[in-house]
Amino acid sequence: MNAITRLPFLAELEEGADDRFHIPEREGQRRRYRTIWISDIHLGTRGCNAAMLIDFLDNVDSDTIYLVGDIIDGWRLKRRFYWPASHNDVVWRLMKRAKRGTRVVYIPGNHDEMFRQFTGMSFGGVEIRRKAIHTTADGRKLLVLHGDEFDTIMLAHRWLAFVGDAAYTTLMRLNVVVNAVRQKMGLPYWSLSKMAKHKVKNAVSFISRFEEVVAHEAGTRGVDGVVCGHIHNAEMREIDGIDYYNDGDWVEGCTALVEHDDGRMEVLHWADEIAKREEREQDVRARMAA
Ligand SMILES: [Mn+2]
Repeated sequence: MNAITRLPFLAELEEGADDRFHIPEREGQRRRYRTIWISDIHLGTRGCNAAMLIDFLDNVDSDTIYLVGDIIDGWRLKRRFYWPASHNDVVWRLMKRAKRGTRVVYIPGNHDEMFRQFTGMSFGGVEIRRKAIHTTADGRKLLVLHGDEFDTIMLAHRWLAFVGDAAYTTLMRLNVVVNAVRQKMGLPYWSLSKMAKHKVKNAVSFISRFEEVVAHEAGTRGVDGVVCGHIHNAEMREIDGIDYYNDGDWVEGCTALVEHDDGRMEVLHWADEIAKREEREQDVRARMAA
């Protein structure tokens, strides 16, 4: 709990600060969605891709946003305090959204389980819940939870053990270095561990088994689908008549799940969205120069 009380945004909230942006919010038009789900941000760790998330938050808006757990990594913070200004910027952006009227629902995960004790309470308009039921525009009921609830069922923790492992941490650091070099060379963002995940057979079978377990469990609870995070693998697919959605992570995948106004769901890969935007901007510049 000590690491948590040292978080600067908590002191600023007590002071009644309005917002304390290090990187100013981008002005202008935003893409609107009915609902946005993001999770596994792991603020307080070096692996967290706060810059990409800030770009995402400054370019989208929604009626509701669900924070599906592992937003702040309390485990890591306890061992080593790490809190750059950009991580504060993410928190303030989320708080500001709640203030502007977006419904913000925060469902703590296993890395931020210290916030679970506040279940049922609201802070600055952010509702803290253990789980939620979301009704889509086309009338489907979706169970929203982090996903660590299934760790006990998933006796083989292979992928998760890997996520908490030194090898994974090294891979994440390497990911940062590789992408810094790629950016200097003008190359787009590239996910090292995404490739690794697809190469490691155990990880792949773990992921599909997790998805099946979660979908099956949702089925027994009488909902049409389920939205979770936890395994850092964005996905949307139907499993035995249940819609399974995973919003991925902001460590390396940089993905969000969104619901359009008609209930249509989509996984956004933000690195791809940035690449598309830059291409459009280049086109405009080229046309203006011609
Ligand atoms: Mn988790």
